[in-house]
Amino acid sequence: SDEKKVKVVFVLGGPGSGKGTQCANIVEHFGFTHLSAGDLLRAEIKSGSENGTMIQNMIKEGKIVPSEVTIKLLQRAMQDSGNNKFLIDGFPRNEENRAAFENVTKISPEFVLFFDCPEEEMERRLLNRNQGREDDNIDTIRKRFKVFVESSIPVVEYYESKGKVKKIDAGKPREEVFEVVKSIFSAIDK
Ligand code: UP5
Ligand code: MG
Repeated sequence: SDEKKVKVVFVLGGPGSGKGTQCANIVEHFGFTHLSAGDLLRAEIKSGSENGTMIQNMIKEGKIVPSEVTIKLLQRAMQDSGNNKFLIDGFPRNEENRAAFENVTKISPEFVLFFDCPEEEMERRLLNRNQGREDDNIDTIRKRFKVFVESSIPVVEYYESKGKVKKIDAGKPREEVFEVVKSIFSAIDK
């Protein structure tokens, strides 16, 4: 079936660890389509959808949006892309996201890229980002860190137990991080 040919890499890491930045690099070199779950949710708010206000409130509080909503957006974006190789950035964020995605799509990831970055560095990056994100204020940033540790790290641990995690030191400069990322994707591209 078509589904069997679909390749998914989950890109996980704390808020500000550099997921979006490195995904843009990967797209340029390796022909993946980048789907940021957070970007899709923010676009859904802007579109004036009936879920918009709920999503906006959850993002402001650093909470995880119900998986039905996120999975629907991801599935639609995958279909619309015409591609079969996806970087799914910032999802799954908790065990329920993970199980629901696998049940609904029957897709399991080729591997999981995990950007491991010290919290002080992530905080510095987010406070300097200046792109008008409503969740880039110190109160929300602290909530995002807490949710990451409590809910998202267990997802990384789950995939670690399956031998699927490629952990990257993401506290380094962009170019150095990409050298490591590139070596991982070059190895699987053969
Ligand atoms: N930067 C990047 N790399 C750098 C480096 N090596 N050295 C120095 N600076 C570096 O980078 C952040 C900033 O750091 C940028 O200014 C960049 O230039 C610089 P970025 O690449 O944007 O990091 P990223 O990891 O993508 O950070 P982001 O803030 O997007 O991560 P989050 O996981 O917090 O945000 P996301 O958009 O995924 O989710 C936002 C919210 O949406 C969540 O809190 C949640 O409420 C909701 N959400 C869900 O509910 N469900 C989902 O499935 C997804 C999101
Ligand atoms: Mg991002």
